[in-house]
Amino acid sequence: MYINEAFKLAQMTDGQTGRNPAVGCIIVRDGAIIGIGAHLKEGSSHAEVQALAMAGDARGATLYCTLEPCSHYGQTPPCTEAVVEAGISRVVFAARDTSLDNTGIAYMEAHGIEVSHEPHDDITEFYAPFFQAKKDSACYVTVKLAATLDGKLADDSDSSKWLTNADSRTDVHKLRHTMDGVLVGRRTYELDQPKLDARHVSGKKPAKIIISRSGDVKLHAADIDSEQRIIIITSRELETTAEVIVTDDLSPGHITKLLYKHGIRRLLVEGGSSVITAFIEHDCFDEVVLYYAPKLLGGTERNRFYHTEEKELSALKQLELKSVDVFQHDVKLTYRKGQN
Ligand code: AOF
Ligand code: ZN
Repeated sequence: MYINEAFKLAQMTDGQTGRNPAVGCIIVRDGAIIGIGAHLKEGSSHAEVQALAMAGDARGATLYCTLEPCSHYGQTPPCTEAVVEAGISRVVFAARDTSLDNTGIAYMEAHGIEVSHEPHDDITEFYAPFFQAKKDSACYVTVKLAATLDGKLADDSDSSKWLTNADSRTDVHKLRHTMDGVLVGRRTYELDQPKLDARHVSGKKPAKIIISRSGDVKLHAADIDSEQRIIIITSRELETTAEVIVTDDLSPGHITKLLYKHGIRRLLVEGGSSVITAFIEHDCFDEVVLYYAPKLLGGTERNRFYHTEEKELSALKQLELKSVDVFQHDVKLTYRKGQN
């Protein structure tokens, strides 16, 4: 029960902890909650330390944490030492921190603490993007698109900007809130002038990332000296106020590695159709989120979200359906890449 409450804290702070995972912690003694903590921001104290500070005297208590307490000196000192020092008797955690060479469990046990690892499916899934990105040193990639039922992102004159309804768009902002960066191609950037932020749900502005081989990107006035991080990925040096990542290799796989080095752990790929097609075709995605508007647009192949040479059906990987959400007449389908 307490681990679920700790998980709620982690979920509520998801998207605000930068390169760190969101973590929740609850300390209980004699059936009473005496401390609550969440890791609020990269560089600030960890969930366990916050909860211990609130508890004051935590001797003999049980500490519940969504993630294994860390045993390393990073930007903050090890939680395991704080836990031992506070006299905690028992630690229950849900997910192992596979990103660190952890000796923390043995250290706590050697100090007489009973440590239990109680795996929790939803929490394992919650941390999957964090651990995968760290293991691969590449972004965890979500391709997101909003299309008509016949798969068009816009009409043939590129003019239909809003297809889905307001509730779907608010949901997109929730998705963006969990992201470190949102990526679009130059054409989409220039045509749509997208803000790519999460203003409907929070003030968060994930990095706005524009790919352009030529580098001929005309920044919109709002993006010049903006407080939002603007990154242009291009093949040549540029004079601009944006951050520039210069590379000859603009393939999706390489871009996700470069962006990871620039602090982007979770990446949302938003369009247009060429960028979406490239990421899908190179198998460079972990999840696909499709918002379908109840419209049949027709027209040409232009702006159809996935357009490639014909593929062998038997050679295609099957996606796994993760969730279905309905926003009035719009439908949101979230798939993750299957293991097959
Ligand atoms: C915990 N509790 O609340 C979090 C943990 O640079 P630092 O010191 O902030 O350490 C960051 C690493 O610590 C991060 O990569 C992850 O492995 C772990 N995060 N651990 O015990 C927490 N946020
Ligand atoms: Zn820690």
